Amino acid sequence: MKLLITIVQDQDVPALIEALMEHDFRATKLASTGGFLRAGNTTLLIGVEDGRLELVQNLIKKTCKGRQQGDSHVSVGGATVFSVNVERFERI
Ligand code: 2BA
Repeated sequence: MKLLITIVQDQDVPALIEALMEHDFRATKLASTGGFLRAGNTTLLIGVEDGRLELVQNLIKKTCKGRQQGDSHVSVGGATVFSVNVERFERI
């Protein structure tokens, strides 16, 4: 199992969560702030079985778009994804 720590722009969150739920993925949504722009973004924690990784990566690619942020002309996203091995997963 992997934990995908997935940082996305707030505008893309509804479509991504809907796509994840449609495919029975579980996710936790955290409000976060980018260190560089100091603007709000969203971090999703998504626990994924290894066999379903490609599907979730495709859903992220499909729903998260790169954009210029405000007046800064800095390009942000689609998504920043950290993939971490999960040593143990329990639902108690
Ligand atoms: P921010 O830190 O607010 O960064 C927003 C965008 O600003 C980045 O988009 C990148 O295009 C640019 N940027 C960031 N740091 C920069 C720097 N030192 N010099 C020049 N340009 C810089 P993304 O790369 O798509 O990142 C979007 C958000 O993902 C980031 O928001 C941050 O919240 C997170 N992120 C990206 N890389 C990360 C990392 N290595 N570790 C932790 N969080 C990361």
